[in-house]
Amino acid sequence: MGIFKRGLSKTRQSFLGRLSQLFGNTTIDEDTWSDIEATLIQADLGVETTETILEYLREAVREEGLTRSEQLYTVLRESLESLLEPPRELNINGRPLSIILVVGVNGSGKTTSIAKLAHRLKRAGRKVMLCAGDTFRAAAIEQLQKWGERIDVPVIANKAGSDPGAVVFDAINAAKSRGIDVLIIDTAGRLHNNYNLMQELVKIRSVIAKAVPGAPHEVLLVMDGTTGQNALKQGQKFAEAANVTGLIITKLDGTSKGGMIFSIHNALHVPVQFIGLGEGINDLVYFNPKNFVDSLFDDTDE
Ligand SMILES: Nc1nc2c(ncn2[C@@H]2O[C@H](COP(=O)(O)OP(=O)(O)O)[C@@H](O)[C@H]2O)c(=O)[nH]1
Ligand SMILES: [Mg+2]
Repeated sequence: MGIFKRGLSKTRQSFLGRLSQLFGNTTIDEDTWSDIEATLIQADLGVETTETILEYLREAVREEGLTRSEQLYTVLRESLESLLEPPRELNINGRPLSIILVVGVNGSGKTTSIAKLAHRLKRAGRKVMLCAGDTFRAAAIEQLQKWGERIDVPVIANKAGSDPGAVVFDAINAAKSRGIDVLIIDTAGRLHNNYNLMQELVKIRSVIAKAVPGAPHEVLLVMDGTTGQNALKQGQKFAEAANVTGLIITKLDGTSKGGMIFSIHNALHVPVQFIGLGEGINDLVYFNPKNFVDSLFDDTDE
């Protein structure tokens, strides 16, 4: 079984379990529509996305003259796939230095995802450096340093409580002088004061843009996939304040709420670049809409 399929098994069990019961050998009638609607909403697709899918299905029924509910199965897969866009190549080939800023609320999986991404880029032959821009807690700095040691990637850090703009500035200088290709910047994500958090991100962005014109080249928003629809509002705030270019949806291995990917994509209009399917260093994979939808439906065991 591939990592995609294994990682998404909880979502598949709940989502598919309910959906497949809907597509029996029956005539399409009002019950079919209300069952599909209820199931998609329960599967965390959200009201708006569910409406979009229902409209797609109804159109197919009209245009192709479908009458049996089992005929809707393929159309549903098609419509789910059409809601997602494939990830872009990351924009990290700039010279002399490319900068990835990583944002998101506390506990969403930023630091872990940064380590996974750094490992991935290093394996691809890039010279990577990390910056401990979450200066709020000492533990956050140590966590990044530990990952840096494990994957053998340098980490630039400052004392807890220091100005995040200053450590970002230092890291950019260090990266330039050491010929680094990609600098990945961790940030704080405390929620108790949204205004300050967003202001801090704006400040960090301006430090980055002054030091390297055109940077940050990527702003990746990390979202906890287990929070389902609740993640949406937070995501929108970050997307507004930080000019997010891509999403990382984490912890999909531990949740049945994988359907939230559809509504997040629909609400933020930002591509999902990676998904997190575990705590290990290799458990961050490029998002692939077709594989994603396939693994939601495919309940064979290989
Ligand atoms: N199961 C699982 N756990 C994850 C994943 N990504 C992160 N975590 C865990 O989530 C917790 C918070 O992650 P962390 O990177 O510290 O979040 P941060 O506060 O945003 O930096 C840690 O225990 C991670 O191991 C994932 O894809 N799957
Ligand atoms: Mg962290």
